[in-house]
Amino acid sequence: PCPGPCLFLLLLPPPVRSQPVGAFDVCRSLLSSEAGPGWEFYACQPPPVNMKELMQIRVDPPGITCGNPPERFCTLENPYLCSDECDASSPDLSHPPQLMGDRERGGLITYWQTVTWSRYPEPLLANITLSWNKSLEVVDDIIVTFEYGRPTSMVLEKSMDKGVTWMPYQYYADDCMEVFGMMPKRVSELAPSNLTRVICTEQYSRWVGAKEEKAVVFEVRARFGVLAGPKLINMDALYTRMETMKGLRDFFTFTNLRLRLLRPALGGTYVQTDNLLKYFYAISNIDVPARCKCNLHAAQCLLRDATLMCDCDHNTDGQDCQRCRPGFKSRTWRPGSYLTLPKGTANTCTFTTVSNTNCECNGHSNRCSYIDFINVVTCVSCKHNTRGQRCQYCRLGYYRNASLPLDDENVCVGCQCDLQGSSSPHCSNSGLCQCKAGSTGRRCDTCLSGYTWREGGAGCTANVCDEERLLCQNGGTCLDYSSCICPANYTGERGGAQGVWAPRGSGELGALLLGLYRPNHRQQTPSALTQNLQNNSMLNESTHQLESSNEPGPGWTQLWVCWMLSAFALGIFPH
Ligand SMILES: [Ca+2]
Repeated sequence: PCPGPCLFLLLLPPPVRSQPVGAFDVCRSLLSSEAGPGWEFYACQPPPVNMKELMQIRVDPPGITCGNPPERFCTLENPYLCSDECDASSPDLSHPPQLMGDRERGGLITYWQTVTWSRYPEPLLANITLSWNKSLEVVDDIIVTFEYGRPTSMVLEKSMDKGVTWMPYQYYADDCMEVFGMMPKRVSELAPSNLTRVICTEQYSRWVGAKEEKAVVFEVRARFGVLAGPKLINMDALYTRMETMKGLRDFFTFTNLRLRLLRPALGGTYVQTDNLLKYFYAISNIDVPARCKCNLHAAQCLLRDATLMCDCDHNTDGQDCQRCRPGFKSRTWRPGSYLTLPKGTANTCTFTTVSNTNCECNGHSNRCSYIDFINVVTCVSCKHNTRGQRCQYCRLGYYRNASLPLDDENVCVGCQCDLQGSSSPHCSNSGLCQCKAGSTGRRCDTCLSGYTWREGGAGCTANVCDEERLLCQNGGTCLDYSSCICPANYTGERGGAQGVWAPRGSGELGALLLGLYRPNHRQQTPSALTQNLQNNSMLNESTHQLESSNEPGPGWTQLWVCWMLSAFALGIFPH
C-alpha cells in the first residue's frame, strides 16, 4: 500500500521548502509542527526527457523500407550518379526504421530510407507511427531530420487514446492552399486566443537544397512563447493559462504521433519521370522532448515491464495518476493545479473514513485507519486473536491453523505453552513452544529421558540417579531420582566414594554430572547422553587417581622426623 516514492522520500532529508518558480519537481515535503511531523503537498510533474529513446516505431505500408530486394538510388544533388545502394541484408547498406531513434555516435549519421518512387504516378506514401502507450506532454519543439531533402507535403498527426482515434497536429506543404486547401500560417502569427489552432505551414517544405535545411519542426517553444514571452521568461503566465484556458493542456498531450509522408522532395517543380531513383524519403532523427503526463501528481515516470508508468503520489493511482487510490475517494479526483503559483495545488485524494472500501481485514475487523505520515492504511481492533495491517497475523501467544482459511474465526490457535516447561509463552508458526532444558513436546509439558517433572516452578529437572543409566553405586538405592541412599562407609551423591578416600572433588563431581543437563545438552539423544556420561566417569577416575597420589598421608618423611626426635629425646645419639 505504501508505494516506492513514499519510502524513498522518507529516507531523504526534507527537500528545500521554497521551490523555484515553475519547477514542480517535488510532490511533498516534510513539515514539523506542534502537532508532530506531517506532509505538505505540492503539484508536481516528471522532468522532460527526449522520448525518442522510448518510442516504438512502425512504418507503413509493409515493404516501404528500402533494400529488400537491394536497389540503387541517387540523390537530388547528384541525380545522375546513381551508384548508392540500399541492401537490407548488409549492415552497412541497410536503413531500417530504428535508425530514426538511435543515438548517433562519432558523427556518423544513420537514417531510415524508403524505396524510390518507382511506381510513379502512384503517390509515394509512407506512414511512420511513433508509440509510447502513455500520455505525454510535449515541452519543446519536435524536430524531424530528413536526409536528402524534406517532403513536399506531409501531415503530423497525434492520438490521445493510444492510436484508436487520430487528429491532425500540423500540416506541411510547399503550397498549403493547393495541397490542403488551407491558408498558410506561422506559429508566430498566432494569438493567445487561438493558440491551439492546427495550422498549415510552408516554412519547412519549400525546396532550398537538401543539405541546407533538413529539419521539419513542430513548434512548441514558439507556441509557449505566445503566452510566456519570446525567451519563455514568463512561465507563470503560461502555467496560469494552462489552468484557465480550455483545451490548452490537451493540445500538448499525446500518446502516439504519426507522420504521414505524402510527397517526397522533388528538387524542383515537376517530377522527373525518367529518373525516379532520386525520389524517396530518408529520416535520420526524430526528437520528441516531452514529459510523462501525470496530472501533476507524480515527480517521476518509471518503465515497468516495458510500459511507462507515473510514479503516483498524492494517493492517486493509474498510469497517468488519473484516479484516486482505492479507499481514498472521500472527494472526487482532480488533477493537480499549477495554481496557486509557485507551488501549485496538489489536490490530493484523501482517505475515506466513512465507506471502508479499502478496509480489507480478512474478516477480523471492519475498521481501518490511515496513518498519513507513513501513507499506510491499517486495520484497527483486529479480532479473533489476529493482528497486522490486514489482521493477517496471529497475536503473540497464538499460531495459525494452516488448514483453515485466513478469514476463519478460529484461524489463530492458542500456543498454550506450559509455563514451567517453556522459556516463552510464544510459539512458532507451527505451534511449537520454546522448551527449557529437559522438557519436550509441542507445549513443553513432558520431560526428556533422564529428567523428572517437579512442581513448584522447577519443571523438568535432571535425574541424579535412576534405575537405568544413573545407577547408585556400591549398593546404594535411588530415592525419587534425586539422591542415593548410600550403604555404610560410602558417601557421595551416588555412593561411589569409599570411606577415608572420599574424594574432595565429589561435590564438584555432582556439579559436573549436573552440567550434562545444561541447555546446550538438552537436545541430546540418549546415545549421546550415555557417551557423555562415560567420558565423564573416565574423567572422574583420572581425577581420583591424581588426587590419591598427591595425598600426603603418613609418608616416610614424617616417620623419619618422628624417629629422629624420639632418638634425641631418648639419648640414643652421643652429645
Ligand atoms: Ca539516426
